[in-house]
Amino acid sequence: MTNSWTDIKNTDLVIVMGGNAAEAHPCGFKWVTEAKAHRAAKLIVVDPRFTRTAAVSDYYAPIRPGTDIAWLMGMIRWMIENDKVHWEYVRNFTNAAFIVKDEFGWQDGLFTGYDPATRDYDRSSWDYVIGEDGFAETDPTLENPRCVWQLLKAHVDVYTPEMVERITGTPADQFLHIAEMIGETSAPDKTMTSMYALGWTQHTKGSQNIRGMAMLQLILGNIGVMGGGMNALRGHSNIQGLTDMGLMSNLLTGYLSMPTEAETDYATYMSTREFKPLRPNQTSYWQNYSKFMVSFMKAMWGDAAQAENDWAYHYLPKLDVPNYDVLRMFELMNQGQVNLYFCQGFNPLMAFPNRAKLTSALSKLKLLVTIDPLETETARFWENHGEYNDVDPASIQTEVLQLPSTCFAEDEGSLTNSGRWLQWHWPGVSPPGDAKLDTWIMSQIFLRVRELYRQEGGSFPDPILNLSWEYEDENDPTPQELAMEINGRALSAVSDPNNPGATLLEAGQQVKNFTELKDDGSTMCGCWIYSGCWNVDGNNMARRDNSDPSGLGVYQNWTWSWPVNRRILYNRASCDLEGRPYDADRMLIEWDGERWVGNDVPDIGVTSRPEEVGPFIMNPEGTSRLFARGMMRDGPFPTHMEPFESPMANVFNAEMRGNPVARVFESDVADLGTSEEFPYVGTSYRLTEHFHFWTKHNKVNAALQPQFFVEISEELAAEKGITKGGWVRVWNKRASIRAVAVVTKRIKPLICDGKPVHVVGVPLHWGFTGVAKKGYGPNSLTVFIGDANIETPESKAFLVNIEPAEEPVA
Ligand SMILES: Nc1nc2c(c(=O)[nH]1)N[C@H]1C(S)=C(S)[C@@H](COP(=O)(O)OP(=O)(O)OC[C@H]3O[C@@H](n4cnc5c(=O)[nH]c(N)nc54)[C@H](O)[C@@H]3O)O[C@H]1N2
Ligand SMILES: Nc1nc2c(c(=O)[nH]1)N[C@H]1C(S)=C(S)[C@@H](COP(=O)(O)OP(=O)(O)OC[C@H]3O[C@@H](n4cnc5c(=O)[nH]c(N)nc54)[C@H](O)[C@@H]3O)O[C@H]1N2
Ligand SMILES: [Mo]
Repeated sequence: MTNSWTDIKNTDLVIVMGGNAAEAHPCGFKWVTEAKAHRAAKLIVVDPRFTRTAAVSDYYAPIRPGTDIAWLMGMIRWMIENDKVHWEYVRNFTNAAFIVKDEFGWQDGLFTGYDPATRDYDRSSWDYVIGEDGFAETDPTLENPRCVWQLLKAHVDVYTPEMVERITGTPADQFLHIAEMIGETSAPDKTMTSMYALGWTQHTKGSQNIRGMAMLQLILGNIGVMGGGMNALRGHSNIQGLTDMGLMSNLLTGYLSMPTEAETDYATYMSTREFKPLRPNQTSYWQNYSKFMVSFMKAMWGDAAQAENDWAYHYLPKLDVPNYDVLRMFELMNQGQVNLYFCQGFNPLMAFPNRAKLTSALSKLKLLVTIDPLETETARFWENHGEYNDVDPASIQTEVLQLPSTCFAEDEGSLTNSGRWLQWHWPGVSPPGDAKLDTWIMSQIFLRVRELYRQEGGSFPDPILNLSWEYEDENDPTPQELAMEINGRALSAVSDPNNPGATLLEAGQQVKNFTELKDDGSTMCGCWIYSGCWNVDGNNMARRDNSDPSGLGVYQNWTWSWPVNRRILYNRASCDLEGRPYDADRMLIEWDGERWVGNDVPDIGVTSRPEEVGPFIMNPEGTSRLFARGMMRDGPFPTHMEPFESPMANVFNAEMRGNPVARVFESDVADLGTSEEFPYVGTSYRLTEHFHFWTKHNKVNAALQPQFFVEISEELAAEKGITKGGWVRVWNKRASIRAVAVVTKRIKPLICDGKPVHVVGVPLHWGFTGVAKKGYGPNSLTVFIGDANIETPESKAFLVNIEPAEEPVA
């Protein structure tokens, strides 16, 4: 989230599109209720289904799964056409004025530089014109035909309301009604918040869906202000923490990036991470990259990391492909290239696409180790369940070890919520039976592996033997010790740059925050963005002061949020060029003539002059990006792409299937079906009464939602002779499953390209372990293809067929 949960109460308009917050985030959704009750805020929901969020909305519109880009580009077009633009914001705080290279263009659904042989783009033309002074050229009048603003106008021109209706199935009159509502928030003192989750991410162009809304929000001036922002509603309680702490295969902690094979030494690695400002006076905060990176390597390897050995840079693994996401890992496993798989807190057999492929992949392992409080389907993948599942347990060699772990309610530590708040928690109960803390289990594995390296050597033992492991009990690092290591400390005395001769930090002292980190080896820090969470003031994550002096839901002293306790990112953008808040009633910060003061930690230097330094300090431009230079693999603007399995061809290019640079493996292409065989659009989602695959182990939840079902419209039921509560078979090339049919008015056929499109809704939660009835969920049916940028599987749009069926034999 750019903003926070509590800030949602400050909004004028909520759009829930690509999520279903009332059901999947019922606690957080109360802040929408607050905004409606106290500010008369309005709620818009755009979803293929009339959800429980839609039930309390002011306006609902349906949409065909996987078509949000067309909708959002159409919305941007309408804003421009109707002058619903926050001009001052667009001119000063976005890259609208930047001039783009002449070579850049778009045609037939593709940007310049596409190579079908590699299924990838040469992105060199997707860049600014750089002048002789080394700065990007701009045209503040926004009239130059090669400036971002003019290119954007041309790019969205094709997305008329009629085109939006043709692609998305949202009737043009409903689309226009929503446009009027959204357009009002272009006023400097009006704002909209975007709340989204998987309805946007789980597509092969998921990242571009989100960019589409981010661009709309920028044009309206709704980023960096109270009640605005792009608010990703995270899933598991610590999924924000997962990406922050570098659990993505292409990331280290704090969004530092993993080195690649070509970056053989530290100087080469740093050469592409210099982040020289692209405009005069800009902060370009990543210029501090080496301080965070060296401090990270010092945290990893302590004394073994020295200037002479590039801070042990050669210990870091180097990527030979862009990343090792879950899809790639299972693909390699299925090719027989993986022997051992540690599966910790993850149930991929239920959660990832194409169960048959996953089963086959797991069958090729030598050893599968699960670390989980529950017995998962993944741990029992070799069992045969369901009449359409033909696993032969006798032919499977994989040995499975299940290590029982504790769960969040039984351990101590911090969880990072969607709003970037690190909240400390304490155990509620003692772990049952043999269950052990994850940290204890991982320590045991590490200590034993290290011992083996000590005794037997190995091809490259150094990173393991030299790993810094300075805990009082090496068997059991405490959450306090780990949190302090993540915050960082001085390893030797650090002198004060502002006060010659004085000492800033004594050796061993916790750093205040990342501004004190150095790249000379005198500091260490496990995760720079978390630096400040446990400093000289102690454990800031355990703060529980719920006072809120401004009354605006800032809660500055409740727990701690990254970075540096800032609650709303890009908050500089809430003020004009003189530093005056656009909305005095929702003042975040303001310029008092000498410094920034107010209700939040300013996002730029406290004394940086408002007319000089731009709010988007992480970008070398100092501005936000309507044109995404060098960061998106599939285009600098979002362009409409169909799902890989779709009821209609791409209107711009009938030959183009899905996202042309999506994560696709050759072997999965044969498993794709067409709309002739499989005419209906499948989509998947969660229910309030269950949490993924855990709660089916609980009798109360199992009774609340006892049975796997699919949802279809009354029209489709009539067409197919399906009765309410009757059994159906749902199938495609990858699987065939049976479920009870829920026939509902909540799903209606859509008209796309002049033809009716029926949606089949498949909820997520049933499997074959636990106390609930068996059921096989959507992931027997989903496609094993992922987003081009982040590799999230396309779980929200696939094709199926459906017919009445007999009840399956148990
Ligand atoms: N009770 C409960 N709460 C949960 C969870 C749970 O299992 N149970 N899981 C948690 C986790 S890990 C996560 S990630 C979050 C997920 O939170 P959400 O993303 O809100 O949850 P989903 O039910 O997957 O909802 C996605 C919604 O998107 C709609 N949708 C599908 N395709 C499209 C599309 O192409 N465009 C648009 N506009 N909408 C589309 C679906 O109809 C559905 O209503 O929920 C979290 N909260
Ligand atoms: N078709 C389709 N597929 C989807 C989705 C969808 O909407 N549609 N949603 C996707 C999303 S967003 C998600 S997040 C995934 C969810 O997929 P998973 O994350 O695989 O599902 P969970 O059941 O939450 O599995 C987490 C496991 O962690 C265990 N666990 C809990 N606490 C601890 C702990 O402290 N330590 C350890 N070691 N284990 C613990 C639980 O017992 C559980 O078995 O599913 C994805 N798959
Ligand atoms: Mo999730």
